[in-house]
Amino acid sequence: MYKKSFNAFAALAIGCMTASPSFAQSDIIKVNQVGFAPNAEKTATIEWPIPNGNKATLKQHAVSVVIKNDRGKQVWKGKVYEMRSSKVSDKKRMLVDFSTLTEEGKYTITTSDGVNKGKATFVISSRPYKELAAAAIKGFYFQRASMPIEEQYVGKWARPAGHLDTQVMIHPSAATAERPAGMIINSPWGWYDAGDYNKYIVNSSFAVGVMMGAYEQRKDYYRTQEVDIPEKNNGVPNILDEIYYNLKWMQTMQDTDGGLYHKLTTPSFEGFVAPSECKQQRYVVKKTTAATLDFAASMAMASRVYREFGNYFPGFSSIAIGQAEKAYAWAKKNPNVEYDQNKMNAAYDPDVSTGAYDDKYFGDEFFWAATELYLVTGKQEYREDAMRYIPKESFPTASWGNVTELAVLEWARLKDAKPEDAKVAADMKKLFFAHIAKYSDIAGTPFNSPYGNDASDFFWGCNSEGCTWRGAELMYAYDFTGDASYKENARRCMNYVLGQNATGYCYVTGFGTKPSIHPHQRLASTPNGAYPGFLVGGPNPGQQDKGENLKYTSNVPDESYMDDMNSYASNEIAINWNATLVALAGWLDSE
Ligand code: 9MR
Ligand code: 9MR
Repeated sequence: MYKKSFNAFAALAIGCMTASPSFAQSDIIKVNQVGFAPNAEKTATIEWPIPNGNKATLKQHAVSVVIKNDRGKQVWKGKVYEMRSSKVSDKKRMLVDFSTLTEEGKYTITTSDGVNKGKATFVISSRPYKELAAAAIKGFYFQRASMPIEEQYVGKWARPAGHLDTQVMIHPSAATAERPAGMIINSPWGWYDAGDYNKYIVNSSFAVGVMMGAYEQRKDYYRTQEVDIPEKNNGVPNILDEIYYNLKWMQTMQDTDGGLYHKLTTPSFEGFVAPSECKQQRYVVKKTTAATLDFAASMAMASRVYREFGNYFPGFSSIAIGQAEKAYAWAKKNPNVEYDQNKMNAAYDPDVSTGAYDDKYFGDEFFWAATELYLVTGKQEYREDAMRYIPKESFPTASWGNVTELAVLEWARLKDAKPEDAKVAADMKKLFFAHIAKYSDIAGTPFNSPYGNDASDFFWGCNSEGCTWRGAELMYAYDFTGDASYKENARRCMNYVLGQNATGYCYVTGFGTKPSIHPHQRLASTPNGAYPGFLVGGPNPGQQDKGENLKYTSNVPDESYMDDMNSYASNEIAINWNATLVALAGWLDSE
């Protein structure tokens, strides 16, 4: 286990020898701390802690690398010369490639030359991501509202039920004649969004959309995957059981006129207390176009995905598509209702200061919803709408605020389509490959990854929206083409979040030798600490949380990360972010 005190001493010792920046021995070598598949490429990054201006030649400082197995036997040896410069900082690093090592086992890698003296451990295993893939889904179980989380499933992290959400109040911003302000409705279940306890339709829709998409690409894998959740023996893929817990909640968020409440929330964020201690009144607030369309899209998708499990979820598919169509009709009548929290607070009480998930442009939500509705119902009116919003030249990377890519992927993976749809599918596939083209060139990158080579790769939530989602995109590309280089690049994205990165953290709680241990997550603020399987947001030079009892130790884009509970801008966890980890880990594990 990584220890701060040890590092401080080690850094001092190295510092005395060389007057170099402070690197502990354990921070010199950056490597995937969870595992490599035997046949996968395997590399590690070696920090080059020589201050700028040092003119030492590479030859003089070539680094020797030795790898030993867990019986202490040397199994690999090499020298590294090639220097790789960061494109986001002034750091220089070296890369060592030990892919020729293929035998399963536990290994220690050491570098032994002067300033680069370092040590790390890694694993080669036939299924390095089996536990990770299951844990990433299990994390959603841990986020469940309205039910006790039982010891049998989570051990010491067990907790009583909180947020039953059977007494949720209609906020004045959401009042209608039928449901006046102050009226009480029932809106239980679902997942807590993130480090906070609120439930947001926009982000929920995105999270379930990403996971159902991954499921549909690899149904056979998910049929046999085991996740230890209460419904695990009901004959349904466990990932779908877990998603269903959130879908059930989402269904309760539709008003009688078809519109969707934007969120279910307390007026202000709760403190860092257990769910069962929370006492603030919860509200459903303002219906919005984005929430309504995201719901329509993900419910239509769910009606397709769950149809074959009709025995277990009787009536769900037809109810879901009915709700989706009703939502879409509301959005057609209300095509421009933004969530503007300030405006809402100016007009209604109580004021609401929780997450906004605000969006001002709805063309992408129309595209996603119309696409899903067309694919399920075959109705031309939806197809016409989808074509109105279809991207022509390019589209932005998928995120909660822009869902175009989710619809692009739906078209791109269409099988046995009518000729006019096959034409759209081909166009979308072309756009998709243009979108990911820039992720193929990793030549000279210090972390040997298609992610992390541009300052714009680092922002709030980038570990997911940048890195693991990129890996998932590359796996879609692999599924479309069978070209193994896409899979290799997807693995490289995984290597990055699991430790081969500038901070050397494994950005998933409970995994690796230096995991994030203090996530911004109310459920983690107990003596038991962080529950395993959560991807944290990641380095974010925006540092929107500085000042909140928090001082960043670096402003460099790829190092602007604090494993500190107060750091919601770099160290929060969230369902949309974990969804992409679920997708990538499952995909790679299925290989
Ligand atoms: O805990 C909140 C987190 O879920 C949000 O992402 C974040 C930004 O909206 O806000 C967090 O709450 C903080 C609030 O914004 C400012 N005061 C401290 C709160 C807890 O750290
Ligand atoms: O993921 C969201 C990120 O893209 C935004 O920049 C950020 C600030 O608005 O909010 C993030 O979402 C938070 C949400 O508002 C409240 N729950 C926690 C989410 C993750 O930080």
